[in-house]
Formats: sequence, C-alpha cells, structure tokens
Amino acid sequence: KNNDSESTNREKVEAMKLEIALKLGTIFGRNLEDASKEQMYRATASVLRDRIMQQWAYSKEKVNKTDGKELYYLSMEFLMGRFFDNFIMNLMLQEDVTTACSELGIELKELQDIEPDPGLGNGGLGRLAACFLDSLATLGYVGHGNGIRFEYGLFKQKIADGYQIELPDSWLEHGNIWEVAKPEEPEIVNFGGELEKKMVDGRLIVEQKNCYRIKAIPYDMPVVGYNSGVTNTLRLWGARSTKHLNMGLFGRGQYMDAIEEKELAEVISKILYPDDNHVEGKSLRLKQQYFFVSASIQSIIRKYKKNGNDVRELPDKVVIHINDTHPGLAIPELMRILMDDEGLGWTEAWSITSKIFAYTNHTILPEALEKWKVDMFKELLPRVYEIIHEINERFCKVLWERYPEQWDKITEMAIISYHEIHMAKLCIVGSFSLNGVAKLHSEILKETVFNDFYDIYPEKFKSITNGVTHRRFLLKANPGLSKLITSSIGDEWIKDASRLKELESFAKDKGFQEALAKTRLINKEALAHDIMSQLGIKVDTSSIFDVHVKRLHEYKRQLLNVLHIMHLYNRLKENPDLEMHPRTFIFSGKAAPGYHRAKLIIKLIHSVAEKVNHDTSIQDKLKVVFLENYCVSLAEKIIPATDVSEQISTAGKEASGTGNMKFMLNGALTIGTLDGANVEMSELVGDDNIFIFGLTIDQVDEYWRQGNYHPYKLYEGNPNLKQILDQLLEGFFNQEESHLFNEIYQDLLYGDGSRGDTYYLLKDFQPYCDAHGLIDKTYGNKSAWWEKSIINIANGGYFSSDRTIEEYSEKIWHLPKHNFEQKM
Ligand code: 26R
Repeated sequence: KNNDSESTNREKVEAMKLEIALKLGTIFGRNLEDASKEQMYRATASVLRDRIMQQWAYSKEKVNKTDGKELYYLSMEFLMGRFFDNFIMNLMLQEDVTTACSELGIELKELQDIEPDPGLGNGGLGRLAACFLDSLATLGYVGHGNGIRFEYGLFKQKIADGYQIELPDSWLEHGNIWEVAKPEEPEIVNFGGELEKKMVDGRLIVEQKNCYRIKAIPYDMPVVGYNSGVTNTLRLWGARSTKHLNMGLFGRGQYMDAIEEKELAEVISKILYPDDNHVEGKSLRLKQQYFFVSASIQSIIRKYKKNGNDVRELPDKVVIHINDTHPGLAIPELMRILMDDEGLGWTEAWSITSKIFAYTNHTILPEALEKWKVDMFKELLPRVYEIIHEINERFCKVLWERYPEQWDKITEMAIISYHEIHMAKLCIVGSFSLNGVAKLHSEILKETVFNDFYDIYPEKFKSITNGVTHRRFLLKANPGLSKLITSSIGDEWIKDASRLKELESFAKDKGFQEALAKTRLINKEALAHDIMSQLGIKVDTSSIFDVHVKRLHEYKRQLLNVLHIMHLYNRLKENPDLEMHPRTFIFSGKAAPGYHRAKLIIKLIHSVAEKVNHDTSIQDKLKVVFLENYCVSLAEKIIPATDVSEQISTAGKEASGTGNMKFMLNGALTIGTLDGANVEMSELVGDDNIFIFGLTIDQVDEYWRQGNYHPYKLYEGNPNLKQILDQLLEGFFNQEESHLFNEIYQDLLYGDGSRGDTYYLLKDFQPYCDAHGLIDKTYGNKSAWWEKSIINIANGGYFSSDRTIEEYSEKIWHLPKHNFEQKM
C-alpha cells in the first residue's frame, strides 16, 4: 500500500514538472535552463491556475444545481495577502509542488517571494474579511466577497532617518494571474443628474436623466477552501469610462477632453484610502462606496433573476453582509432597484430589503463613525438621497409614536440630522441583524453607543467574537509547530481547530516543551536573519522577542511600550548588572499619512532604538527594531517568532483585535489590557497564562465621567516616570532636534488644558512595568514558560474564523452546508 502511494506521488510530481516546463514554453518561449525566476513563478502559478479553474467551474455547476441560499459579503477592503502559497496549501499540493520545484532547481520559497502582497485593506477589518472567505469555502458555505479592485493598495512604507515615507503600491504592475476580467458583464453606475418623475398607469416612474454613467467591470478571483469542493468568488469591481475615445475624429480638443473624462471615471477605483479609524468625508470616497455597492447589488439581482426567480423570494435565497458602514448604501440601493427597476411599491420593497441585510460594527471611536453632508450627497446621488430621506421619515414616525413629543430624543436617533446622514443609523434601521466583534464590544454597543436603538430593536443585537484563519497563520506560517502538533494529536485540527484543546495534556510534557522551544528558536533565527538584512541590526535569538505589530494609533498605545523601553534603559544605565533576561523589542506598523502624532511616535521609536542599540554599556540586554512595511506576508514571518505579544490598547477602545489571536495560536504569551477579545482570551487560559494589567473599562469610564484624572500627579509621584517624561522634553533621545518630542510631553501632562493623556498611559505605566517584570521572572523558569505557551495554543482553537463563521451561519445567515469533494 505504501509503495502504491509512493509511486502515485512520484507520478504527480513528474506530471507537475512536465506541466511547468510546458508552460515556460507556451507562455515565454523559454526552457528550464534559460527561464528567469519570475518566469518560473508565472509558469508554476499558471499550472496551479489551470487546476483551480476546473475546480471553480465544477463548484459553480454543483452550487447552481442545489439552488440553496447564498451569502454576499460586501466590504470596502479585502486584505488577502499572497495567493500562491495559500492555493498550494489549500489544494493539498504542498509536497508535490515543493518537490517538483526543487527537482527543477528552484526553491518554492524563492517563488513565493516574487508574488506581490495585495494590500487592499488597512488592517483588522480587511484582514477579517479575508479570513472569513477562507473559512466559508473551507466549511462548504457559498459566500462570495464583493469589493473594489483598487489599482493601488495601501501605500508601501519606507523609513528614512526614522520617519515614515509613503510610496505607491502598484501591485498590478506585472498583471494579476489569479483574476478573470469580465468586461462583457459590466454594470452601469449612475452619478449626478436630475430626477424625472411621471405617472404611468397609476404608478410612479422615476428616471435619472443626464447622469454621469460609469462602467463597473467585474474581476473575479477564486477562493479555494482547504481540501474543500466549494470554490467561491471574490469579485472586485474596476471603474471604466462609458465613453469611447474615437471622439478624436472630431478634433484634438474633444479628443483630449475624452481622455480626461475617461481618466476621471477611472480614478474611482484607483486607490484605497489609507485612513483607519478616521473619517474624512471626501466625495471620492462616497463615490467609491456607491460605485461598488451599486454594481454588487445590480449583479446579485441579475444573477438571481437569470435563474427565473421572483424578487419577492429574494430573502430566502440571498443574504448580504455589510462589513462596517462603508457598504451601507447597499440598503437604499436595493430599495431603488426594487422600486424603480422591478416596479414594486415602497411597502413591498421595504419588506424584502429589511430581511436581507446584516451589519457588523467594527469600531466605536467617534471619529470613525461615518457621516455624509446632505448637500454633497444629494448632488452626487439624488435618487438614493430621496430614498434615505423617506426611510428616515418613516423611522421618525415610528419614533414619534413611541416617544411622543420627545424631539430631542428623536433628533438624536434620526438617520438624517444637522444636515448629515448617519451611516450607522441607516445600517441599524435597514438590517435585520447587527453585531459586535467581541463580547465586551457588543456590550458597549448595547449599553452605550447604540443604546437607544437597543431599546427599540433588542432582537437585532448579537455578539460574534472574531476569529482568524489558523491555516494561513499557523499551518502555513509555522510549519515547524504545525508538524509538532500533528505528530502529537493527529491532523484533524486543521479542519477542526477545537481539537487543539487536546494539546493541553502535553502542557507539562518535557519532550513536547523542548520540541516547541526548538521550533520557536528556528523561527526566531529566520526573523533575526531578515532583521539583519533589512536593518543591519544583530539580534540575539536567545533574547525574549517582544512584539508590537499593528496600525500605529494612539489608542493602541505603542507609546506606552516605548515609555517602558526608556524606563528599562534608564534602569540598565543606573545598574548595568541589573538582573534581567535580554529583550528584543520589535515594532512594525503603518501610520495614516495625515496622522501627525502617529508618525511622530514612529520617529520616537527610531530615536530610542538608535540610542539603545548603540550603547555598549548595557551589554546587549536591550535591542529595539522597527521593521518597515508591515503587511500580511511580513506578519506571517513575525508572528511565529514571537515570545511576547503586546495587546495594550486603552480598555474599551479596541473592538476585538485579531493579531492577538494569531499570536496566541502560535504560542506567544500575551501582555494585555482587558480590552476587546483579550477578555475572552484571558477567560479561556486563566489568569496564570496571560499577563493582564491596567485600568478596566469601568475605571476608564469613571475617570471620564468624573473628570478627575490628573496625569501630573502621577508624574510627580513616580520618579521613574518623571525621568522619562523629562527626557522627552530635554531631547535626551534626539539631541540634534531636542524639541521634537515636546508635544508628546505636553499632551501627556496637560493635553488641551482640560484633559491630558486621554489614553491613560501614565495611569497604566506602573502596572505595565510590573507586568513586564513578571514576564521577565516567568521566562526564567523555562518549563513554566513553555507550559503556559502550550496552554495558549491549546485554547487558541476557539479563535479560528471557522468557529466565527459557524456562529454567523447559525445566528444570522442560515446557510446550507455543501459537501462536494475537492476535484484535484
Ligand atoms: C475612514 C473610516 C471610514 C474608517 C474607519 C474605520 C476606515 C477603516 C476603519 C477600520 C476599522 C473599522 C477597523 O479595522 N476596525 C477593526 O476591526 C477589527 C475586525 O473586527 C477589530 O479586530 C479591531 O479591533 C478593529 O479596530
């Protein structure tokens, strides 16, 4: 039997080698000897692509026959990361491709690094959408993504002299082998113009005249599940002008105008807004949102009707998820189509629409809640505005009946108020379900942010804790640990992460602990190698790798981490023989280009690094590195090499966090606040296996309400803290520009005069230092450390996005599960 499978493996490898060689010939006219690395990559990718196309067609055919309910996941962002190695893993071709490549004289890893990392997202929200797509396909659910095919993804970050520089990310420059463009299936999206209304046979007909028409072209990408027969579609829309350029016949002037108009149309899908948690209210962003939402809804309806279905039964066959409020215009857009194109009346259209949408909230920061100025909105989307206006009128009537004469309350809750449209309110009113992304976050939505709405629609409110795909972030990113896990408990955990729980019985097992330590060391060596080649900094792989990677934001408190590093440095300067295990602090993350303070914190990290890394008197006990251009593929390298995971946001500010889960699954120990999903992590592993510190959300709220937080007293009362802050003021870490960090000092102590240190860094400083002290002590006891690490991995299974998707399906989507065989 064994011999048999060996020989079929051999056959598969030989077949693959042959196919790759053939592709080199047919695509590039090259043979193996004279092909470049890039050509090898494309040839190999193209071999995979052929198989995926077959699998995709087969899946579509099967799905069409079963005619079950389908999910559409609308999201402005899909932070997919690389496709190539993920496809290989999910098609179960890891061994075949690795062997085939190496026998052809090239390492698979080298090929992987050629693929650009599609960065069509800012951070958590976009990456969550990508994890969901993986779990949907793997679990056998039909769930398609719809978004925008940004020509430029999130900017590439370079660091020059400690400052962030943004460079364009032209990820499509060499083409995208995984997409299938369908210019023959465009949708038309209308902007501007005037409304023309007439009565025909007693029915109101609304037509939009003199609109600016833009073509939306679908670009489809396959979403292959792990060892699954269901292949879904990620449909990204690209904007094209509806005008042709042959107006050149009429003279040069018009020809140039035609080009300009074409360019104007195409800016819509040109670039992803790099703002995270901060709205700008720009009209281009509104155009982007309506563009992809209108195209998506039109194509959903078109496909639905093609099968001869009646729109009245739409809610039985289609559920549409709205990833934060960004795609919220899908609600009035469906109303528009049902009324203006399908001829339904308001009541019927609303009864369909209000059964189709489900909305997830991902942030409660007030500066991130989307609002649109009525004047701008009306001009750009007159018909959609009318519909929102009507939704609002009817909603306010309901409120009036419930709260007669309470004008303040009604104004407070209205969708349109003070000349602005409030997207979150529109989403709540127009959806049958609303959820937060972690227990604590969902409580905050019910009790505070959307409390008024909770009173009216308690049945809509749900809580579903986020998850991450443990296949990309553990199985693929950490092959050493994955092998160890499989050799101990078998490989069922790959499709059922709850099985990781079985690792708990190995928590005290010396052999397992040592093997785990070995895999970690190998990962740290690989990262140390990258740090050396990128930054020329030599880091000690026996030091604790203490990692803080995520978007740069004040609420995420990278600054608190820096203050602690400064503190450690001061202690080491006082006493070079101070007992402490050597630490390497690793940072990575992008700041929004217009976010001055976040950029200054990046500079501060570099200034501190510069001083600390070059000071020989501290005997290499401290190293600080900042890796540039944080992205999915870099995360996959950093996370498996991490000993300590920093999740230290001010309590109540981080909706969930998902990086925290990726680290946990890889066995890092977390230092964190009781915020977002950290709360659930700590409940799962118990207090002994996580380093929790700092203010709770109730304490934060209490300070806020009382207005009795006095950072200055903390500064005066803690000499270590005072020393650090004074050093910021004196330019201790940046003598050339000694005033550079003054504003940070000012802000921490005095703020705007009425409130300083709004994220409570000074209050949490000492508890944070103490928690780090405990980490240092714990690390000294190796077997205790690894035991905790194993307990974290074992309980990390809960944070697989497979569990999350099962919950969404059970509580919200109600999707049928398919069980087709993978066709490979
Ligand atoms: C510009 C504006 C409209 C905007 C606001 C917010 C743009 C982008 C965002 C990103 C927010 C919504 C986001 O990414 N939130 C994160 O969602 C993750 C997935 O649910 C959470 O884990 C994380 O805590 C949260 O910050």
